[in-house]
Amino acid sequence: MISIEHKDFLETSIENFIIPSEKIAHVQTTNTIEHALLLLTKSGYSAIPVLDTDYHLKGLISSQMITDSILGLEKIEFGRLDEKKVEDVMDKDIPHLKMTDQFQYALNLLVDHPFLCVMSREGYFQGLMTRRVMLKQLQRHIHMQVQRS
Ligand code: 2BA
Repeated sequence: MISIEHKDFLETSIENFIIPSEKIAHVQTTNTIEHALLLLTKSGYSAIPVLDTDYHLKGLISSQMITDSILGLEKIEFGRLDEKKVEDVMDKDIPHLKMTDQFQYALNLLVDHPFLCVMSREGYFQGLMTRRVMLKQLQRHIHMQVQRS
C-alpha cells in the first residue's frame, strides 16, 4: 500500500520546479541547422526546444538529428548545414507537461526522456522539467523518509 507521505510527494505540482523559459537555450523553426548545431555545441546540451517566432513550442532538436540529416552515402556533407532548416529536421512528436501536472505524471515520462517541455493551453513554451530536478526532489524525499524511520 502507498503511504500518505509518498502520496503527497507524487501529488506535488510541478509548477515550482520548472526551469523558466528565459533560462532555456532554444532555436526557432526557421533557423538553419548550422545555427542549431552551433548553439547545441556552445551550450553543451545534447537537445534543446524548438519554438516559433511567437514562442509556441514546436518540437526539439538534437546534435544527433542534425548529423543524421547531413549523412551522405560515404561522408558527412557539411555543405548542407546552411541549406536545411530546423523545421526539416526536428522531432515534432514530443511529450509535454502542463503547469498543473503532478510529479507522478512527470516522473513516469522522465524515465524515457531527459527533459520535458512545459506548454500552456494556448501552446506557449513556459519552461522545462528536467530529470536532474526530479531526481533531486526524489532524493530529498527519500532522505526525509529515512530520517523519520
Ligand atoms: P543533456 O544535455 O544530455 O544533459 C544531461 C545532464 O548533463 C543534464 O541533466 C545536466 O545535469 C548535465 N549538463 C549537461 N549540459 C550542462 C550545462 N551546460 N550546464 C549544466 N549542466 C549540464 P538535466 O539538467 O536533467 O537536463 C536534462 C536535459 O534537459 C539536458 O540533457 C538538455 O537536453 C535539457 N536542458 C536542461 N537545461 C537546459 C537549458 N537551460 N537549455 C536547454 N536545454 C536544457
